[in-house]
Amino acid sequence: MLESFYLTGWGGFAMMLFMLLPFLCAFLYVVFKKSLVDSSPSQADRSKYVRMEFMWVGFVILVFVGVNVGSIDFMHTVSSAKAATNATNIIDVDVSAQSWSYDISERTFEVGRPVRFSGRSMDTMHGFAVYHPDGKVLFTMMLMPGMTDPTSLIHTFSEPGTYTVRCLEYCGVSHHDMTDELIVVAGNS
Ligand SMILES: [Cu+2]
Repeated sequence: MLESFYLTGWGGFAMMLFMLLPFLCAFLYVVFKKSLVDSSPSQADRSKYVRMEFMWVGFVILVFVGVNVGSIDFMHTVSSAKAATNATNIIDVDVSAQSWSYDISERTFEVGRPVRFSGRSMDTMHGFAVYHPDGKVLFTMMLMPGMTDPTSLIHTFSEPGTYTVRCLEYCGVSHHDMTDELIVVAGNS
């Protein structure tokens, strides 16, 4: 039921507000105490708070690193690549970006068949973002010039349609025109 809420982007906005609420409360509390209750300089002994500050910073670092590391496998690009690791039917596609177009070795794919996009940039920084026909970004790769290995990503398309490719790294005056299309058709199996 909540899926449509989260998929619109409002979910992320609501979550951000929710996480900021404690800070807003602390801010209002401090303003209230120091302006209305007691506006004189604080007499608190700072040394008493040093230990608590270290524990707080340590806790924040632990949570930050823990949540990031723990959620890696839930990222769509990672789970999609893991699911396809043992697949023998991966299609390899070479993407080469040059201001302001793409050279893509294959543009038509089948639903359910994993595709490994390997991208390179021939001149400057470019992006390779694939949009679902309904306008949502499915994934994006950053293509950097001068790399020995290509940037690669495995994606399995689950719906047929015309997918738009856009560059999401600003690369010059015609950056907005740097687009392409991929066609996904229903699979045979
Ligand atoms: Cu660009």
